[in-house]
Amino acid sequence: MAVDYTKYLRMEKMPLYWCPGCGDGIVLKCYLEAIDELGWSKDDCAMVSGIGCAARVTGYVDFHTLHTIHGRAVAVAVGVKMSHPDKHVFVFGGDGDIVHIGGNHLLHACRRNVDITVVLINNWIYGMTGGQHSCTTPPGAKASTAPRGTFEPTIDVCKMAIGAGAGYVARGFAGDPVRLTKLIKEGLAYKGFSLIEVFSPCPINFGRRNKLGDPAKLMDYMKSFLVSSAKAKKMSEEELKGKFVTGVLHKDESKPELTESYRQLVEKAQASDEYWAKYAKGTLTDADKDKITREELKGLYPYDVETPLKEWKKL
Ligand SMILES: Cc1ncc(C[n+]2csc(CCOP(=O)(O)OP(=O)(O)O)c2C)c(N)n1
Ligand code: SF4
Repeated sequence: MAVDYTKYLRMEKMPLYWCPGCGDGIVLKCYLEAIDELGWSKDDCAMVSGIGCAARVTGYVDFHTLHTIHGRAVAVAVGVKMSHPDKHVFVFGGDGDIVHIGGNHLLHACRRNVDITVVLINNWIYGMTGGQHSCTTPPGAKASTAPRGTFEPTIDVCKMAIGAGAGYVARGFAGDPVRLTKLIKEGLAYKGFSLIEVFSPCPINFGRRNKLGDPAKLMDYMKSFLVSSAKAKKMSEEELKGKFVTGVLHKDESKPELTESYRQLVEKAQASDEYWAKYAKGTLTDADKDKITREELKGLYPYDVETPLKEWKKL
């Protein structure tokens, strides 16, 4: 059945800010389709964004939303998830916002494997502010800050995220919305940190300056950099130079997730505190001892553990 997108949108905020031919609307559509297929209620969803064209999405979706500051969306989202582990927490934003300015937060969210999903719209440029080059602008491409073409090397965001410890990493393309919806859905359902990087056109501030033609031609140009993971397996390292592989690039179901590890720690710490409080009062029962192992007690007692343990051994 066709998805009723309007139920997920703040229709009073229409029309959208995005230019004709911008990929942001396609990515939003794929994302809402994925949410609809998962059957999540709006009240269980929280979306955080920073600043930029892509980040404007928090004005349009009818979830709990936070439109925060440039580069800090991932840090805010981690805070939301830690305080509301029962909510589905997502970040939407551009390459400038999430990788170039907010890269440090991205790295640490990957490392912690905290259960949030980042949809990174990589349009190779700072779109909102007129087309300054970012850390993903292809070498040689023109930008307002690189009128003769940028000469800096780029970051492969997915490789960086895998290296930093992210549990689920995928790359999709706004020109292939069916596959993109599947990648986003899998990332949303993954229990841990998921990053979906989406190659998506900015015809105004990237395409026009680089004389790449209309939005459809820009899509074709972006596509020429992409190779599916199935095809990539048959290609040599030399052939893959300058290409970006699409599909699920990494998925690790065995990695501990941060809010769950934290919940377990709190539970054990409470049992330990209760144990020692009762120990001090002399009211410890066998049932209390069964709640926590001796090794856990040793690890969690924050002070001088040896004295009480010596006493305990005598019990
Ligand atoms: C601290 C700070 N620095 C700079 C800006 C100006 N600024 C607003 S949006 C933006 C670029 C966003 O680019 P990107 O994240 O790639 O998103 P896009 O607009 O391309 O979707 C910049 C530099 C700001 N708002 N705050
Ligand atoms: S400037 Fe580029 S990224 Fe921003 S809305 Fe227009 S086409 Fe999209």
